[in-house]
Amino acid sequence: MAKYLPYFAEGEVVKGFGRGSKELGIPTANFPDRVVEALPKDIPCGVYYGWAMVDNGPVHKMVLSIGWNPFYKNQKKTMETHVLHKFKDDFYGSTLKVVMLGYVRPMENFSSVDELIKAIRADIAETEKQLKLPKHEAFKDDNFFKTNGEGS
Ligand code: ADP
Ligand code: RBF
Ligand code: MG
Repeated sequence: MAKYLPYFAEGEVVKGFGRGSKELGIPTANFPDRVVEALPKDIPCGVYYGWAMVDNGPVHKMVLSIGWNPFYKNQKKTMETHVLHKFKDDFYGSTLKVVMLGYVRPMENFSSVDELIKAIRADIAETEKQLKLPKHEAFKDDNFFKTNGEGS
């Protein structure tokens, strides 16, 4: 998947399926279908790390999952970003910008929520480690996070 990275995406934060990521302590900001459909057709599903920005706020670390949704009979791919920052409020409707820099692992089928949480904790640890590398840290200051989507 290295050939697809870095991958830049931008879109408004929409409602997901409310399957309780927030209750797990891992809220995920969902991108709209348009952004998911714009992904390279054969980019692997799985977990990616990189940087994220909500509206014109600070740039934070993020982990993102791309996967098929059983809820929609696996017809619907979702792209969900967990920002590694504690926000005071929800930010539905805000503009989310992300740059995906690396791949962590494929999507897995876990038999319990505990296992899923454990795996995501490990994803976050890997993300923290990877983003310290100068080649990845550099993207925090990328022009993508400084200009408006319309190129103004
Ligand atoms: P949904 O199913 O609607 O996506 P979630 O339980 O995944 O619901 O919660 C996602 C929402 O939580 C986001 O859209 C955002 O408004 C809010 N949120 C708060 N903190 C974070 C965070 N650190 N990362 C991602 N989303 C967050
Ligand atoms: N769900 C899975 O079924 N398998 C996974 O391997 C998986 N990995 C995830 C990794 C990250 C970093 C995040 C944020 C979520 C992951 N999810 C996974 C959960 C799934 O994409 C989604 O967030 C929940 O189903 C709630 O919408
Ligand atoms: Mg979500």
